[in-house]
Amino acid sequence: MARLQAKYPGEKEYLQAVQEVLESVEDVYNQHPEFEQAKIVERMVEPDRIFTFRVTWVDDNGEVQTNTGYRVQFNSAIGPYKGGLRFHRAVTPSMLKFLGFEQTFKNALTTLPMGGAKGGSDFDPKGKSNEEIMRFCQAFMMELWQCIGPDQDIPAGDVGVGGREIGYLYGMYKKLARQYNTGVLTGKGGTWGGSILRPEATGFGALYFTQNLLHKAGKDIKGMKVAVSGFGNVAWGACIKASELGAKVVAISGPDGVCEIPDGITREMIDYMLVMRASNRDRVEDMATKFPQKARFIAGKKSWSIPVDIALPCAFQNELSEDDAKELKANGCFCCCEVSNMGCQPGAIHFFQHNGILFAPGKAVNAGGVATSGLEMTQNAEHISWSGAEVDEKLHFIMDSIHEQCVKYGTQPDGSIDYVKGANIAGFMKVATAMLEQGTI
Ligand code: 2IT
Repeated sequence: MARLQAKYPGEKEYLQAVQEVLESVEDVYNQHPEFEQAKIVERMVEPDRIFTFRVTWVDDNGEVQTNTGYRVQFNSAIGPYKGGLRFHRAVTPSMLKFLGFEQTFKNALTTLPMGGAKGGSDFDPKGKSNEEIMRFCQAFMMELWQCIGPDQDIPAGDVGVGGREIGYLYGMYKKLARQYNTGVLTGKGGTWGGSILRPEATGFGALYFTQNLLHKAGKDIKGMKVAVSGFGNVAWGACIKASELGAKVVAISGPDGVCEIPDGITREMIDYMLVMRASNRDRVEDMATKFPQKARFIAGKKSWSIPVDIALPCAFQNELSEDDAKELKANGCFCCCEVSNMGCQPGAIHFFQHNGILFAPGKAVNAGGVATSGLEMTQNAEHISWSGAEVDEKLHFIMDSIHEQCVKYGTQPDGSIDYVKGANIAGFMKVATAMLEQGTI
């Protein structure tokens, strides 16, 4: 860590993600001198390569705009590079390195053969028109297409990149590559190679995992009050499945504040989340404006200020602080399943783990998204599409398996389960073993 801190000063998110994994795997690493000899950790923390490129496009006023695009190809030990694209004003190499690093272990947990990658741009979708989004996606792909391919590197969505953006990206890829290679991107539309349930998969998978964790603890999600953060694709899928399983989602949030929904979110409100996302306004207050009888907007507050049983961070890294964790506990919360990537700050995780609150990390909880991307790749390679029931069954099976891996590697001498250790050790062992077997490259 000291060496990395000196080499990459200021890469806060990247150093945070690496620190968490290294702390978790320290004991097993020291039991494997062959890992040490092959310098597995030193190699694993460095991305295989990073592409950086300028993206120039023209806005609706005819003004030329310049952004920076990236693709971090982190690790290909167990399969081709795989991971989403994030369009957000705060995107930096540090953010994409942390996400690519996490993705490597997450993808290993899915049981599918996928390496880790992440990419994106500091382009800010907020307030942009549909035409501006299209022109940006096309300009971005003019550079990216050279770096990707169905057996090489397969991007998908992440924050700021959903079905619409994947459509524009794919259209441009096809024009440049002159091949109808659907397997080059996942999260596509249903009529042109997309998998049924991919949009729902991250949220659905997170709830399947949460169900397993609660069962293991002798509890049931039925009747529980749930706080979700954000209102994007991941929050949307989580709200659908949580409601379906009989829980009550009483909070969603945005950068502007929280919407408290005392009687629980309705299907109509969940559908409206899609309208809010497509508007690019980035305001959760719009929900309370549309449903004034059901939702109450509280400016400047987070979902963690609402009394609940279960917290599901679904928005952005470090969105839940130690103070938030304390407030959740004081209000009776007993479980936090991290759905966003690194959604909880280290102090919050430490507080949960030392105060009897069940906690599971994003790389296990949210892996259903990329797992279903893996299922989309399989369908594309076979030129077929599966039914929703078939995809859901496979997703459920994968989430069960991820939970089992966490239990296998995370069960402590006192019988409790450390899901952070479990997920990190399971992912690490798979990637480290593959790297060792493939020699010094
Ligand atoms: O963080 C993630 O796992 C994603 N954004 C999904 C990546 C993917 O390739 O589906």
